[in-house]
Amino acid sequence: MSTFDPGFLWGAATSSYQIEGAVTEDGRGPSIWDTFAATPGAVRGGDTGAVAADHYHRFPGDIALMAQLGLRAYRFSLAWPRIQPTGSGPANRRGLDFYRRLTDTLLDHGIQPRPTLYHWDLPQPLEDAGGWAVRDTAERFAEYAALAHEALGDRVTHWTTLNEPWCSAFLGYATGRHAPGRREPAAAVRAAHHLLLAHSLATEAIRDADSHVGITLNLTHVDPLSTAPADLDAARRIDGMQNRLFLDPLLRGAYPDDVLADLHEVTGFGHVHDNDLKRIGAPLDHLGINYYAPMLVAGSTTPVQSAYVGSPLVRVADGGRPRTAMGWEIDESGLLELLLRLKADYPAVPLYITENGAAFDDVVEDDGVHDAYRIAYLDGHLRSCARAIDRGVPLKGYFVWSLLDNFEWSFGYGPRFGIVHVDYATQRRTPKDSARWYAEVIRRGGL
Ligand code: IFM
Repeated sequence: MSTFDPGFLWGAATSSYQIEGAVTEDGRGPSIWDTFAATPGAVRGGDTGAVAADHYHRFPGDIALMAQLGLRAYRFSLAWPRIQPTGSGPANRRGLDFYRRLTDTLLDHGIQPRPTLYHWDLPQPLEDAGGWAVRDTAERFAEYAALAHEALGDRVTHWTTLNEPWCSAFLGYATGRHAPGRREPAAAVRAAHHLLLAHSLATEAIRDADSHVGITLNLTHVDPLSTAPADLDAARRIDGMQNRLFLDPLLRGAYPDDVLADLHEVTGFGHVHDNDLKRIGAPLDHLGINYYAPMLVAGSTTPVQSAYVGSPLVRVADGGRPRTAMGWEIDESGLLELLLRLKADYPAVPLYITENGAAFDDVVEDDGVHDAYRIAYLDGHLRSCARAIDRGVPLKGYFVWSLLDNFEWSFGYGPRFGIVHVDYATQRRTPKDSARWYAEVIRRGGL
């Protein structure tokens, strides 16, 4: 049996736009995801987050369910447009009250609140003013962070600034598959920097003796298809764009030279001001890792359009492994490799797996949802976590993605990642077999 330290933090994660609904209630302003989802053809089936899992109204029941499962921590995100409906100016008291009630209810149930300040729902007026492609958005983010901290700092100790800035920058501004749906590679590179800057300014604004502040990145393990030079170069480039473009500034205070060179054709780096990298490289209290799948890549002789701007001659290869309903290959060894690599290449920082999980085509039967495939996925990845800890990786906790089935961005409500099934017509929650399995893992402190 793989056991974890008794202090290991067992949790589950969600995000505001994916579960809350209530998008016009209590003074919430529009976000880029409201606008994007209302754009014909942007989201599969025309789905939107307008109702989602109705968590805004059902959070007491959802928290009672978390307590039944024995969760020790809950990772959720604060919707910036609830707190600052236009992205600047004074706080909206009713928006803050919602998060006060949420955090109080969690604490009443002995569940540690772990908010993320930004999980992609940028107030629309800030996008209208240039979005993450402009520096001012980073300044606005720090002001918003300070308001959130002022209201919740007496009950929240662990803060995460951003979720997956890679997605915000490159899916939002390069491929246009995420809000705001722009296809401007140079803007995407600027957005990546302004997101990192936003992280650092917010950290400066909220860090005090009681606040631990970190960031969550979506990292992966990248392998080349072969040892051919083109394949090796493809792996270097994708590792650069997906991992090192964020890890190096945060943990070493510098952009990697090879990535700067790869991006040279896309844009210069005139948007980086003196001192930015020093601020971005200030110590982190924790680093969150979202891991879903490894990547196998190869050189391509013809240009491929992808989020990896500056590297068109790269294609994703087929590793021949089973896949989830998202089409992502299942390989828990990639998580172990990633954790060992972080330990080898970067200064030590407490790590959390802030997301890991899988969508499958669940079937609701009379007696529940028998998702043995999800249990196998989670079990494999948790075993990689245990092995990494045995080899000295400072991994402190694990959050399954996701607590509830939810709005999976441009895929709408089709993919189901939850360990709890949501019937969107009735909003009935049904714990899947994986939820019961996870509760047992938590109860035993291991597998
Ligand atoms: O649903 C998303 C989440 O919002 C961010 N990380 C990946 C998940 C699955 O795609």
